[in-house]
Formats: sequence, structure tokens, C-alpha cells
Amino acid sequence: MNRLAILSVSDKTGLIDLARVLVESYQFQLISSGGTAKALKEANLPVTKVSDYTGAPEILGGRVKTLHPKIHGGILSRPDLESDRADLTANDIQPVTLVVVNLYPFEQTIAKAGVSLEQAIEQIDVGGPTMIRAAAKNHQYVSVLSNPAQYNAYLEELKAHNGETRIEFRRSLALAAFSHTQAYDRAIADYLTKEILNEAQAKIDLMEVSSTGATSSQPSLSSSYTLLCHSPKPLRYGENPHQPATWYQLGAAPKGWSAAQQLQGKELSYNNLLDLEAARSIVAEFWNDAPCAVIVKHNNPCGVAIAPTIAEAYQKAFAADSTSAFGGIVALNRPIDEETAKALTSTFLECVVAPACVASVATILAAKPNLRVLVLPEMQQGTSETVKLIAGGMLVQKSDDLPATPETWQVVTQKQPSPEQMQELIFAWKICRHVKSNAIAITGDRVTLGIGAGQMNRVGSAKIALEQAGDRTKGAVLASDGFFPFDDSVRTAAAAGITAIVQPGGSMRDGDSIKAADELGLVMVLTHVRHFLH
Ligand code: 93A
Repeated sequence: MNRLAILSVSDKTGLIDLARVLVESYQFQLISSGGTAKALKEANLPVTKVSDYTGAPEILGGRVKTLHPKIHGGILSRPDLESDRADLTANDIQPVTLVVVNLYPFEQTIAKAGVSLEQAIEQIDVGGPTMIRAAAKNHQYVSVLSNPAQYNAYLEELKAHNGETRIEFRRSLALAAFSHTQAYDRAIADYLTKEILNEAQAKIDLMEVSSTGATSSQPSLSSSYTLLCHSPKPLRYGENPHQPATWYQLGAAPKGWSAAQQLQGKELSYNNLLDLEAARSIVAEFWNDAPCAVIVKHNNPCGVAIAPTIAEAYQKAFAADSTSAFGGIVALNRPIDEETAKALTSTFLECVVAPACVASVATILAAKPNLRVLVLPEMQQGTSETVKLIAGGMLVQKSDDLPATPETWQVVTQKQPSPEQMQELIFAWKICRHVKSNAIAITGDRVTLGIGAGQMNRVGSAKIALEQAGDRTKGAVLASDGFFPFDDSVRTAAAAGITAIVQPGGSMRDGDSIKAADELGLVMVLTHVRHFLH
């Protein structure tokens, strides 16, 4: 019986010469798809069309040419295996010895000017890579030539080995084949990525409530964003029960919260996710630090602490403002340990996220079945941009991921900070930037003592933070996310016992604040960087 070769090539370079030797010197029987068969026939070479061999015509304008069990059965069969041989006989399939395929010229097509997405898509070869991969998989028995440059080497191999090929040779062809299909798919993926980004850039009309009704259905994304967003997951509701909401994954592969593992607890809500992200971003700030625990409520931290153990850090973060911590979202920069798990289950919390949680600890947490426990190994990785919708538009900005650079800070008071005070100021500053503006953070011994968030004037935030810190303000430090427009905040802070302040500076009246600090014996450090968070 003749050996069977399947030839299906877009680039017909060297095809005739190869086919002639295969037929005349090695008695191959040739099977080819339409265009290839035509070229061979014109050169007076004997060839059977795939459609005649399979009995199935080429359909869908050529989208289905070789995708047939008689083709793939022949390529993938193992003639040494009795069951495979039986299958071949039962289905009238001949084993294939050689596959010669080169693919639709996708890259050459997209390199041309003015090529539409539809035209590019038609140049995505499906049947060709399928044959190449099948032959490469079955290289124990089959040779695959995926490039005309390999034809001569193949003929040389046949010549040198009595019309046969060695397994090492077939394996090297298989490797070349898989590398080729990988590069081919990469080019397609790159092209689609560019298309999607271009389209998204052009259209900023993203969220539209689906036309089927505002409250009864999930909000849907306009087409441009649907391309970027994947796996839409309906949430029970948004910030409030009358707001339908959906959680979309950005990008094809799950990452960030989409990749987090939920060990137990109720389904995540819209507000949970927002708070978890706020807590994660603070933990990320202290990712390379000592054990750190963060408790968030309504997107603002109500307790953050650093301590020698994660259990101690959690206990301190909780004690920082135990009233607010009720129903809080906790993030830890260390795996949850048994001691922390016990503390976590002794109160009502909404969610806990940590980089890891072993089974024995999970068992302890199971005592609170409603508590959502999440494992997010890459907690330090955030977003590169933030997006907000406004009427008729969308605001996109780079995320505020500028690291704190205390080496560039400027002490502007007569009094210099002690090294310990400096460390505390860094801690307070790193937290303050994660508090909604106007933000004031008061800390001592690496624990938040008072947080003033979201007030419409800075002294208002300062008053709230100081009141919350109460008598713990003695010797504490204060951070402000924006400059002080007046000296009132400085005076209020000093009166409560604050000893050092870190703030961006940049106000017309910086002089007044610095003068007040000097008068009251405070340390003041300017960062020259502000961190508004709205
Ligand atoms: O559209 S396809 O993906 N569907 C197929 O079933 C198929 N089989 C082979 N393209 C397919 N091919 C490709 O056709 C080959 O990879 C080759 O590039 C080309 C050869 O077509 P023709 O022999 O008609 O010139």
C-alpha cells in the first residue's frame, strides 16, 4: 500500500518539486485541499482531493476543508496499536505518513494597509494548525513540514535512510511545528488586543443600562468594553438593593479579585469588593513590612497596625477603633494563623483576605460560616489606572501608586524629628493617602489612633481624627493628604498633644502653619507630594 501524504499549503513555493519526488521516488499517494490539488494537477501529478477522499465537500467558502475524521484519524492513528488499526479499518481510513501544511498568511494580511477586522479574521487558519498539531503530536509515526524551507531536508532524510525518517528527525519537525503554531496564535492574539484597545479608545460611551429595563436587568457594557471585559458575574445588587450590578473580569485570564479563592462565606457583594480593594491597597503599602492588619469600613481604614505577629497586628488594628471595626473588612499581609483566626471569629466581620490560609486555620474560621474568607496570593498587585464615569464621559487616570520617598521630605521646623518619629510619620503618611479626602490620620506606635475622612474642610477632618484618638494623642503624629490652608489644624493638633506632622505643603499660607508649629514646639515635615483620594 502506498504511503499517504496530505498536502495543504497556502504558500505553494517548492510544492511541485517536493510532490514529484514523493510520488516518483517514494510512491507516496497525495491528498490535497482544493487549491493545492489544483496546482498539483496542473503539474500533471496524481492527487486525490480531500473532498473525494472523505466524501465531504469543502464548505462555508473554504472554512471547512480538511476538518474530517478521515483526515485527522489518519494523522493521529498509531499503526502499532491494534485498537487504532481496527478503528482505521472500520472507518475506511488510511494512516498518514507525511503532513505538509503551511498556513493562511495572517501576518502578511494584517500588515497591509486598510485591512478590516473581517478580512483579518478570514485569514485565521483553523484546519491547517489542526493538522500541523495533530501530526506533531503523533510524530512517533508522522512527519510534519510546516515551512517550504524544510522540504529539502526532508527529502535528504528519506534519501539517507532508505526512504524512511528517523524519530529524532520527526521530533525536531514536531518542535518546529509547535513553535510555528504558537507564533501564529500569538500574532492573532496581539492583533486582537490592538483592535480591542483601539476600539475602546475610540468609544468612551461605556455603561448603558440594558434596554430591557433599568432595575429588572443587569447593567450591560457597550460593545467596546464587552470586548475588554470577560465573564460577567451578576451581583445581587450594587451599592443599594435597587441598583442592579455586574462584576466583570478585565482581560481573558482571571487575575486580582477574579483569581482570588473564596474559602467560605456568603457571596461577595458589590460593597464587599470595593472595601476589599481598599483594604488590599493599604496592605500593598506594607507588603514588605512587618506583619500588618488593616480594617476597612465604607472604603476608609478604621484600623491599621503593624506588629511583630499578625495576631498582634490584628488585635491592635481592631482595638484602634473597635466600634467601627464591627462588620469590617479585614486584610492581612501574612497568612492567617490560628491565633488570628480565633480573634477573627470572636466578632462580626464581613470579609477577611490574606495571602494564604492553611486547612487547620480554615477549620477555625468555619465557626463563622457567614464570614467571607478569601485567599489572594498577589495582594500587592493593584490596578494601573482608575476609571470613573461622568455624564457623557469617562475619566481615566493613572493609579496613585507613587511610593513614599521620605528621603526627599523636608523638615521645615526648628525641631527635627527623632528617627522613631520619622518612622511613625512614614507609617501615618502611607495610611493617610488611602483615606478619602480631606484625610487626616493620627498614629502612634504603628497603630492608627484616629482617622478623619471625607470632610469638606481639613480642620473638620482633623477634629474628627483627634476626637477619635482621645487621650491617645499624647506623643502621636498626624498626617494630612493635602496642605493646610490655614494654621487652625496645626493649632488644634498641638493642643491635643500631637508632636509631629507630615503634610505635602504648597499652600500660600504654609508660612503660617510652620510658624504655628515652631511656636508650639512641633515637628513639621513637608513631602511636596499630595495624595487626594475622591
Ligand atoms: O479555513 S480553514 O481553516 N479550514 C480548513 O478546514 C482548512 N484546511 C486546510 N483552512 C484550512 N486549510 C488551509 O488551507 C491550509 O492551512 C492552507 O493554508 C490552505 C490551503 O488551501 P488550498 O489547498 O485550497 O489552497
